[in-house]
Amino acid sequence: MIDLHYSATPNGQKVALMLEEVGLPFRVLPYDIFEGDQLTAEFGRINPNHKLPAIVDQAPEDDEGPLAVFESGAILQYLAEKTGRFLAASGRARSRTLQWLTWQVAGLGPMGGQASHFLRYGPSGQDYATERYTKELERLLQVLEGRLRESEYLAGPDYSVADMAVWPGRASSFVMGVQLEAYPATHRWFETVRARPAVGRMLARADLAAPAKYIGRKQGLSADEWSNMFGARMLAAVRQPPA
Ligand SMILES: N[C@@H](CCC(=O)N[C@@H](CS)C(=O)NCC(=O)O)C(=O)O
Repeated sequence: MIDLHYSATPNGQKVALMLEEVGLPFRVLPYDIFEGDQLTAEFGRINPNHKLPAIVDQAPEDDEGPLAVFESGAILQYLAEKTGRFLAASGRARSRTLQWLTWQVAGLGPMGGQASHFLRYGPSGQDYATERYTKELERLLQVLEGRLRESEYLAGPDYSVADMAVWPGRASSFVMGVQLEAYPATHRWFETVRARPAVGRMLARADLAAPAKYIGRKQGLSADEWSNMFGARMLAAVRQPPA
């Protein structure tokens, strides 16, 4: 059994999708990040970075007790290695998959996240930051389009964890005004992945669905929500007492 510490955002959906793909039994432990559920000391013992998603594998191969894994890219790789699926064991195919997986978690994900932050939550007048991150997001989406023009899936002819890392963010990119139709190869790939039974199962599960307040949310955070996600409470969760 895998415990999925989950918030219904693209990062959480990457892991939910992989769990649906490989068919490992999992239970969803929901976190409301606006309410600050991620800031507890208990969750900090699972993920010292206090972000979702994280998993706890209750039956890891080494038989040494429950194993916590955080960071969506590391979780995808862990589950791929545990099941022997969606990541080649060695060689060029493995390297290509890890390159595109890392490109998502180190590039597209964070840059899209910053663009989303300034477009949706930043106070008005942040033109430099908004332009910087939306331009970088556009650049990365062009890189994605170029790759998918030459290759069926991100890592080559086979669907892999790299596709699972990218797909959920593209599904929600409308909140930033990104029209997938403007990227024909990405659109073709998006629909191919969308047609997979595992994606259908994930999207049909009520316990994985985003609550209404997550969808298309723009500004209007309460002072408490702001503090939990971007302010003093967020910092207090990781601040160390003086030695
Ligand atoms: N690099 C991390 C990013 C995780 C992340 O930023 N998660 C967001 C939800 S998408 C979160 O937990 N936000 C709550 C917060 O920032 O306090 C990963 O890939 O797992």
